[in-house]
Amino acid sequence: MLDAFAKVVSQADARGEYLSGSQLDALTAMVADGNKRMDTVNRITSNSSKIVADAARALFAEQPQLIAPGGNAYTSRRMAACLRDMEIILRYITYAIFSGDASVLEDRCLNGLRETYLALGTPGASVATGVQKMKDAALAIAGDTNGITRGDCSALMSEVASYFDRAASAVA
Ligand code: PEB
Repeated sequence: MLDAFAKVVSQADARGEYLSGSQLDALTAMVADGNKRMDTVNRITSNSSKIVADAARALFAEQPQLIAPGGNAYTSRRMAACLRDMEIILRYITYAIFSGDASVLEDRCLNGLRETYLALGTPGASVATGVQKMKDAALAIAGDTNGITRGDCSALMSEVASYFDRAASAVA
């Protein structure tokens, strides 16, 4: 598991090189903008139940066959497993946002997830749709500029989006 700093160090170490000026600049910028990152994680984390519940509701409204008899989220046991999965994925995404690196998300959540869903008969494409719906909700909450000092969060928001996209394409 790497963060943005450890990633750069391990890449430089593999080549036996010092950190480059551009690497240092990029990490300096990350530190300078650190409060935005923490606020984003805090907003997503403290709204996680709403993000998961709203995304699941929207997914089931769009794909009602999932909750009809024979559907993969039919029975409360499977519904619970589905909501739990979405929550797990969202939690790992917040870790990736916090550390500025996708490795924790990749290694501990996405690695082998497609195969797991194949084995379970869970439609990966539907999980991916659920993840995309969480992305929209999370970006709306994290990027809400009401009542705060406005700043440029565009780079951070596209980074956040990229972790959701990664999770969605890992299972689609
Ligand atoms: C991944 N999900 C399920 C299982 C596992 C995971 C390992 C099998 C064991 C169990 O049921 O608990 N676990 C999960 C995960 C990590 C992990 C992400 C990462 C670290 O350890 N069903 C749907 C929707 C979708 C869904 C499309 C969006 O119709 C999910 C939610 N996952 C779902 C369901 C099951 C499941 C299990 C319904 C139960 C399937 C079954 O038992 O038939």
